Amino acid sequence: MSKRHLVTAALPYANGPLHIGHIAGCYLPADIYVRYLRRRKENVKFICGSDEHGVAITIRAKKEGITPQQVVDRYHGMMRDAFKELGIHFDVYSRTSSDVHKETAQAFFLDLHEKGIFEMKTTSQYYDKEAEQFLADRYIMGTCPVCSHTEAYGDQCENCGSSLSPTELKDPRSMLSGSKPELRDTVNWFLPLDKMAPDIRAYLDQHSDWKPNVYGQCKSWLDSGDGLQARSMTRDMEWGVPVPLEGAEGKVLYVWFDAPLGYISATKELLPNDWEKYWKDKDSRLVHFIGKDNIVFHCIIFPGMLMAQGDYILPDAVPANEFLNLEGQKISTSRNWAVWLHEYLADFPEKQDVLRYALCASAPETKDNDFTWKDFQSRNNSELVAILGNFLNRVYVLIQKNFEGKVPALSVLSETEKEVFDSFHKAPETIGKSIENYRFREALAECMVLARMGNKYLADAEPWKVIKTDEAAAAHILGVAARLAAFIGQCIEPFLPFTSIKILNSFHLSEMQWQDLSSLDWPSFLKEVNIEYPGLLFDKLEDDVIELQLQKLEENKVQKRAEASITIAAAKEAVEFDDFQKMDIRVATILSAERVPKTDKLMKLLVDTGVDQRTVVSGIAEHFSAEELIGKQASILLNLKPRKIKGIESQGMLLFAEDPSGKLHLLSPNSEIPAGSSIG
Ligand code: B3M
Ligand code: ZN
Repeated sequence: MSKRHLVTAALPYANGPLHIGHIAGCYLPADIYVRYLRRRKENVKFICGSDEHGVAITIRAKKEGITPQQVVDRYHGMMRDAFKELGIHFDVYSRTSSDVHKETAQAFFLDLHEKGIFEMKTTSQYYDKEAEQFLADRYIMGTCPVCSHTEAYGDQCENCGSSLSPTELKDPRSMLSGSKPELRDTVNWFLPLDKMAPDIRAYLDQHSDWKPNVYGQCKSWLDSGDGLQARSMTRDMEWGVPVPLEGAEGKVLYVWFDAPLGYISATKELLPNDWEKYWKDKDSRLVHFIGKDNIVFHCIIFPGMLMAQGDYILPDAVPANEFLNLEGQKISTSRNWAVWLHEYLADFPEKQDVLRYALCASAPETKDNDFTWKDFQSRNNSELVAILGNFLNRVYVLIQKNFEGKVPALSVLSETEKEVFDSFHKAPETIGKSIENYRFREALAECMVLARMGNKYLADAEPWKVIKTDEAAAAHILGVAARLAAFIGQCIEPFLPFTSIKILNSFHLSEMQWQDLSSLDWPSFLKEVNIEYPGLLFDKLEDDVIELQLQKLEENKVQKRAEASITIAAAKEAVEFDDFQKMDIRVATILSAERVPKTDKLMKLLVDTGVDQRTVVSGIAEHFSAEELIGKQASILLNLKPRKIKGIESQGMLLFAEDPSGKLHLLSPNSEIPAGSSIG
């Protein structure tokens, strides 16, 4: 291993709270990795902080009518506290609005400027005359040139994922005033990534061992269309680190230039006199934990900046995860579709490790993965409670009951016991290898194998029976079991630190150096001490608790939709009266309704139209139950040509109104009238 490790976790934007996607994608794996290195007594520093610049923050401030500084102050504190409460243990949690960061980022920029690295270029950028400012990145919205999504941002379309530049948008509009912006010339400082491409390629070639999702994304960036392009490192904006040059008034550093330098300034804050060793000594190793949307910035642009400067080491590993979805849908801050960390911690104050466990066990390590509350419940009930908690609790209870809570000594080990102890001795290395290869799910699963082995040992040895005839033999069995339990307490620390400390305290132990676990002396590992019973380590999560969380998700979503400004669709083109007259719209009575099998949305209805009885298929199953519909009156477009939907002929179309929350409403007469009455 290297002399020093500098491990960073992506600096989260201080424009909203943290959710489980952030934790699973980056912070939890980073924390496990660092805890493991600390246990090996490696020289490691764990760096993070809030990313407090960028357009998203200024837009939020404007929406709320407060200053950007007020926005970042609020979320910086909130994120710092939530990380701490979850046991994500940084050595420093800094922020990019700090003075030390401003100085560091400006000095770095000036250094590159003096080395003649940047190219100054004049380009046309959108300008909002009403707001009197240029519109960088997310200040501008318009129609995506790739997929025609009308809400694409200046830097990216979230619908199709294309990365864009503002001038590619069709029908651009300013996020500040809503007006149509005009193009104006402006000067910016560009990092000539095009010229640096051969060096960047050579650097990446040395790292073909990176996770395939990371390496693949970098390669496709390098190999795509025109290859690497010079990229502007400055922006015409107020909020950010000012460009430290004369004639650059009103310009700040590009957020993706300043944010990664935040890792350096945070290290400076932590080690004012020693930080350079971690960044410039060839024996130091830099590891960036990030989410997949940050890959090119950490693997291409930031290394490019560091290479251009020349004194710094380059990232040695960038173990990025994919995305975590929630209940089958993309996590979304704007749709409020998320499990917010601070809310989880408030709802489940003593269950930090349950979340750590569930998120690690289904982390999106190689592909996107799904978090569901049902899965969370079963991870808790069938794994933590039934396997790990059960083993520990049986050990505690049996020793309490039969030996007054005192750990029994070992006598002679049987062959089976020797084998079990051997397997335990081997486990720390296996777990360690998985962690070193960033395979945290696998590592955690190994820990659970130990708990399973513990349970099996007890089940086979049956101390509760043996005690009736041979107390010494039972004491020995429980002596073995107690050692297995305490050993598990040692191994789970990187993953489940809160549970680990409870177990270790119960046996009056402290954390051992990881390597020593592989050769510890079993008899002397535990003294014949009185166990401090820690209570149940995990308890069962009942269905109603989980239901409540599911309900909360739905309610949050609906509330958010209702809060969102009601966008009324623009009026359609005028039609002739004769055209309208062609439509035969009637009142119909719904006679029966049933869900179309194997579909989520479709409902098959039999309706009385006054003219006849007919079948209509309608995409409303998510909005109404069959019982709610039967007997109700509705409006029907009678003469729509029949269409086959999922093999059923639909003869006409029921009409609905959609409210701002997305819910559908039947259009019924205000009192019952004969089916077949005309609407017009
Ligand atoms: N704030 C992006 C993000 O949170 C960004 C990471 C910066 S790391 C230097 O997705
Ligand atoms: Zn698109």
